[in-house]
Amino acid sequence: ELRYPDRLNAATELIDAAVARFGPDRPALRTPAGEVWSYGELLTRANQVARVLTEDFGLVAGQRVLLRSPNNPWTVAAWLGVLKAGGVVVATMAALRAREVAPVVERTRPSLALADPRFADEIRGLLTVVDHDDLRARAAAKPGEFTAVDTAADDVALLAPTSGSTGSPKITVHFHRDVLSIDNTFGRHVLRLEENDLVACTAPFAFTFGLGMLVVFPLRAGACALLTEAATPAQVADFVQQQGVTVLATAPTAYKAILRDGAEAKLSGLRTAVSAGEHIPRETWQQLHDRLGLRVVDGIGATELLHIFISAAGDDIRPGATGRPVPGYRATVLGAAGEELGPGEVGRLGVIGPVGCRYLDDERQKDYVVGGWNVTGDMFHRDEDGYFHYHARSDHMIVSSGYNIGGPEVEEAIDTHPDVLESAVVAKPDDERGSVVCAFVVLREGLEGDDAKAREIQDHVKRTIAPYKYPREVRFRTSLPRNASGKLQRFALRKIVEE
Ligand code: 3SK
Repeated sequence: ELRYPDRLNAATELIDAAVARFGPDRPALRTPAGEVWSYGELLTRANQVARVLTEDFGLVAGQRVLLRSPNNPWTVAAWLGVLKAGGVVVATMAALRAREVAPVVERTRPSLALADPRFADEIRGLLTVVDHDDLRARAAAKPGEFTAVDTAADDVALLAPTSGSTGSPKITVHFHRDVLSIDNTFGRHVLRLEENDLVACTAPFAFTFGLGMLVVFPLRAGACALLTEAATPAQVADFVQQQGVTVLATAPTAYKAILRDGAEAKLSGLRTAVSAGEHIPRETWQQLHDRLGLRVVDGIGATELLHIFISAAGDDIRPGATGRPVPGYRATVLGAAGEELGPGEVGRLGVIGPVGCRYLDDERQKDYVVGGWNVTGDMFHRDEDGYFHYHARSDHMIVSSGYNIGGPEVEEAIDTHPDVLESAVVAKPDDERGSVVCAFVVLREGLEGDDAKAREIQDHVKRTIAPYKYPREVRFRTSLPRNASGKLQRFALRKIVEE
């Protein structure tokens, strides 16, 4: 059982403690452009951000601060600075459009936003925005010391939205102790970073996979994080080779693309490769093993539980299985009535551990926490030795390249195109991305669907919501399959794309 003192500030435990333990001069953050921040510099800037928030903007403990920026050193300083000031980080992916940020702002009511200048203007109508140029200038005028606000271990530190299958975001709530507990479980027992590691991860901090891999785990281990803004798989392979990355964490899609391009030799300097966000096919795992001797650490996590709860590393890895519950967690497979199933039986995954699902004021909490188990929406079976084997997602979420894409949200975006009458999207299995969004579209009377119209709809979706959610395939229909009461028969569409 993990125990924390009653009074705890996660940012102090991450950065002040790291400076005390590893010294101020070790590199903490690097960028491919050659920028390097030492542990001491990161502490100074986090403190300066905390001063800007409290002294210039009057932030008081418990108030929320929206972060709108890609992975770069100032985003880390902002994240730590908000917590040191006693504030609550509201995380958002930089790729989101204003119309996707608006419901998050409405639900979380942040007092202000810290935003990269590229993302500042489109949210100025929603709340007070301090762009990073302004933040930098203000921070430079502040002393580099700040005594963190005395927070409780179970004060809220982070609000992390996750796109629900219904389209409206669910806001997960995490405490200061939760932030540390992901290191005391997956970080310490499975990942085991070393001081000389250079860690790269393609996930944004707003996806808590990235937060753990690039901020929490490296700072606790005295390691360094390489921060890259959105990178293609080819760029990832180049960064790994050119920058001397020793630990890479990314989705299976990137590994598959690197293998497809024959670029895997660029990964030969890796000590550890982590795959998460979606299931890694056995063939991909095996190829990386055969060609590079890498035993990829697979893992399943959830924003609701903050990070990875089933995984395995080293000799504990069983190819084809995701792994076993990470020390600190228990997992089971549940049947339709909530009963625990035996080995070999497929059912819904249930997990219990130091972090559990807490949604901000949301009815859907009762669907996620059932009989004390966190029911993640994934179908698994457990084998006789306690290894968990993945089958599928149980809801209408489309997992593509590690991104969770809520089907209804994409349908809504398609339906705002003036030529579209109605649409339905399903996951189409895809070798490279796990699955892709396939849209069935009915056009308004008199209009005909062709390749040009499909591209027009795809571009429209990219302009309307985050571009990664766009339907990579568009099929035109004169009507959608419905049952007698008019309910859409999505299973019939799934059958078509799976044939
Ligand atoms: O597997 C995931 O999707 C996940 C979600 C949140 C944090 C970490 C991970 C791996």
